[in-house]
Amino acid sequence: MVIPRRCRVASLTVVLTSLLACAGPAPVPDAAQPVAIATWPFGALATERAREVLAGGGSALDAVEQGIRVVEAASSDGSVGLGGRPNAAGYPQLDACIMDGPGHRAGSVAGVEGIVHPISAARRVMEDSKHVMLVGEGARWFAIERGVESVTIDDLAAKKRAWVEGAAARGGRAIHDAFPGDGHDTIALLVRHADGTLAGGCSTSGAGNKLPGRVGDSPILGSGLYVDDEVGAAGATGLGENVMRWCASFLIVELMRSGMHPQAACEEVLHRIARADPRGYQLDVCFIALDKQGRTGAAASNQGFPYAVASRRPSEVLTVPPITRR
Ligand code: SD4
Repeated sequence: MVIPRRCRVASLTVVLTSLLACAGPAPVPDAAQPVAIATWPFGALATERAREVLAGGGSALDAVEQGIRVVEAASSDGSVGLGGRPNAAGYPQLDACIMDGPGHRAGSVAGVEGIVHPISAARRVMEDSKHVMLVGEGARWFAIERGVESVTIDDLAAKKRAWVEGAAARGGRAIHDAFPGDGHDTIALLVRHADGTLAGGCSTSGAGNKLPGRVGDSPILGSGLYVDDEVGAAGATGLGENVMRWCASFLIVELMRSGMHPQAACEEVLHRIARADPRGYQLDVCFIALDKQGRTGAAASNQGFPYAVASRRPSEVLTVPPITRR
C-alpha cells in the first residue's frame, strides 16, 4: 500500500483527475440522499457507477456489484481483478465478498482463479447457493456454472509446477520468502440507498507475492467488510494480516452501534490495533465506514490515504484526516 504509486496509475489518471475535487472532510449528508464510499482514487470509478445505478432505480446491492465490476474490469489499478498482482507462483488468486443489509445476506469467494468478476461470483454464492463462502476450485466451478465470465487457466498448471519444484529445490526457502509481498490494494465499496438500506462489497487480488492459497481479510465477513442494516457498514484495505486478526469491519460497525460517528469508529479501531501490535501504527491499513444516516468516515495508518465519496454530487477523492497517535 504505497500511496504515491497508486496516485500515478496512468490508465486511470484522466478519469480520476476529472473527479478529483479536494482533500478534506467528507461532505455532511442530508438524510434522504444516497451515498457511496470506496477505498483508493480508483474507488471513484466504483462510486460513480454506483451513483448511476441508484439514479436508475437499482438497489444498494446492485450499485455495489456494478460499481466493483468497473474496477475489476479496469484491472489496471494493479491489485483488483485478473490484472491484479500475482502470487508467489506468478498468477493471481482473487478474493471477494458482498453483503446485503436487508436480510443480512452475504456471499464470498476466496483464492479463486480465472474469474473476471469475483464480486459477481460472490453475489451468486449469496443468491444461488445455500452457502456463504466458496474457495479455490469449487468457487471457480460454481461461478462458471452460474454464468460468471471466466478465462482459461490451463496455462497456470506449468507455473504452479515450476514454483513447487523451485521451492523444493531450494529446500523450501521460496515458500518462506514468498510473503510479505511488494504491494497490495483493494476496492471496498459501501453504499447507502436513499431509502436507507445498505450494502457493501470488497474485491482484490490480495497481497502481491503471497503464498498460493493465502487468503487475506477481503473475503472474510467482519474483517474486510461488514454490513448491518440497522447501523452501518465498514470496509478495509491494506495488509490483511493486520485487519483480519481484529475483525476490524465488524468492530467499526459495533462501535457505530454504540453511538460513535463513523469517523470516530474508524479511528478508534486503528488506535486499538496500534496499541496492541508491536509495530504500533506501522500497520499499512485503512478503514472506511458509512452509517445508516449516510455519514461517512475513513482512517488510515498511512498519512494522506485517499478514498472516494459520492452522494447526489459527483464523486470526490478525499484524503483521511491525520490521526493523533495515542
Ligand atoms: C489483502 N487487504 O489481501 C488485501 C490487500 C489490500 O491494500 O487491501 N491492500 O490483504
